[in-house]
Amino acid sequence: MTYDDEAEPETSVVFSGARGAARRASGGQNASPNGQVLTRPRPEAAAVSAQAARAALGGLTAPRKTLPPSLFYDEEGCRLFYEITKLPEYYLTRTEFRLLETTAPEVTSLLPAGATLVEYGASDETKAEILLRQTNPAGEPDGEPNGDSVFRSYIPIDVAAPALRAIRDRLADRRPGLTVIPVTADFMRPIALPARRSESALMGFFPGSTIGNLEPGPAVAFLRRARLTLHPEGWPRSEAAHPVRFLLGFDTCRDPARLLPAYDDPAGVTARFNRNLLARLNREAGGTFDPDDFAHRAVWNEAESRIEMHLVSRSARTVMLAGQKIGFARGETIHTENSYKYAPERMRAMVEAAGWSRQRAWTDPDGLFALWLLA
Ligand code: AVJ
Repeated sequence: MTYDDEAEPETSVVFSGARGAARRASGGQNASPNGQVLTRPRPEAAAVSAQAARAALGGLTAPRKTLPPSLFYDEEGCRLFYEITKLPEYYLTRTEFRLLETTAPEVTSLLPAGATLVEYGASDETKAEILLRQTNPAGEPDGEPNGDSVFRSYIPIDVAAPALRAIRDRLADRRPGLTVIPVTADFMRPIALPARRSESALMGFFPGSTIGNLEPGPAVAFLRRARLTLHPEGWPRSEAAHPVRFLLGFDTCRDPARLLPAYDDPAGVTARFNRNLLARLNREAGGTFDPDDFAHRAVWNEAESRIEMHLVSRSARTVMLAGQKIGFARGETIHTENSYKYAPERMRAMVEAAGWSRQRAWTDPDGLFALWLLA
């Protein structure tokens, strides 16, 4: 494997103790009123890591203030994001679930039985499970450990080890035949997949429009790195018999009339989600922010094709963070998130620049969301 980063892969592998593992009966699914299963809040470590605190400080002392969106997802942030996914204005999550439900049989019909699913940024397994429960009608019902399911193994990758343990425990209960191999890692860094035996195919999975949070350059670098990870040394033994695929979900809606309410909802949930960043820095990094003194603002940046979220200081003030003074002018903003929305032609150029080719493409009836199968 070649990596564009000199550092060692930051990977730890926890093998699934499928039988003896503590079973958690509490992992009930969260269902929306229309029966769609939505994403679940993830547990998170208690403190901002030193590295994250440094990143926050760096962003807040730059001439144009920023905070990394990865800081959104502490326990409260995960709870608020889950609330966002249920808002009528936030169409993304439910659109993707519906699209996955309708396309999963076709996606998996293109794979041989005995495949491995590798999910990047797996905060929970609800989207993966739509794929994991698919059986291949053409495949032989041949006593595979996961019944005649297409997937025999699942490798969820995430930075949050507790979330991965919860995934493993829930799946041990629900899908005892499935081998689950959690990998605790930051998917923006090189990842070495654990050695596996006898899988028939590999499919990467990057749902949730997460790619929209990356800048376009790093997004291409991520896709290229994922391609190298999924084609390790000696693979493919034979491309026809051992295909490698990648299922990518991304948001294609570029209509501000629909996007702005999705990112600035009338109930104010997204505003609370945004301000929770400051509350979190107060709780975990010695911050003295008054979150209510910052207004939530969502902006459609047409030239960059992205929704931006900002926190706007309502007054001139000085705030402390980790022992440092940070000055705000009245009306000064902290840029907290970009959510890129890609026209299909642009995403096509990006995946091709990363070495993939588009094998199949699906979209919902309103053309809001896309699922692409890359080869
Ligand atoms: C989880 C990154 C897909 O960008 O739509 C929701 C996060 N931010 N509302 C998105 C988010 C504001 C979300 N993603």
